[in-house]
Amino acid sequence: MSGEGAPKLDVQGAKDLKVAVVAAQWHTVVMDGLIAGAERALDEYGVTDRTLLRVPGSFELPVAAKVLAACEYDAIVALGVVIRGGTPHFDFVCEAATMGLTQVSVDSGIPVGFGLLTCDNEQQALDRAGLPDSKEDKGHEATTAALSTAVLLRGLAG
Ligand code: DLZ
Repeated sequence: MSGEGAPKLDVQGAKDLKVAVVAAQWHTVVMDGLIAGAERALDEYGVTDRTLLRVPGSFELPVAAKVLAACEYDAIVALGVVIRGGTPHFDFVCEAATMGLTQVSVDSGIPVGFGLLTCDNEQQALDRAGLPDSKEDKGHEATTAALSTAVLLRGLAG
């Protein structure tokens, strides 16, 4: 780990992309920060064709992403927060969401920004939520990655 943080990505030409943000509902304060970060990124890159879909929990992110991927979106951003509890549930939800989102992205060829926070405690999640006191802004980061990849892939397709 170099500790240098997220790379500076080229997002030029993203403004005409059609983008869906799918967001879980658990951990409201952190989720509000992640969604605000995603919307800030979409504003910065001039994306106006955008949809926000709220699903119950992070486990539901992959199925929603799969249906959105069939609806001609150019990029999808998946946002969720899973906080470790005293049971193995955390591991199951994290693994299902991560594997499911990966599968949707690879199978569809549509970039899915990975904005799923998997944290040991609430403070770790708050630190990454893009809130005024946060150290990182993972909603913005995941959105930037998805848009940058969509622009790149569109270029390859000609
Ligand atoms: C059940 C559950 C638990 C315990 N924790 C979280 C969590 O920290 N973050 C999250 O997004 N969702 C959680 N869920 C809900 C599951 O993702 C899912 O919505 C339910 O198991 C119903 O399918």
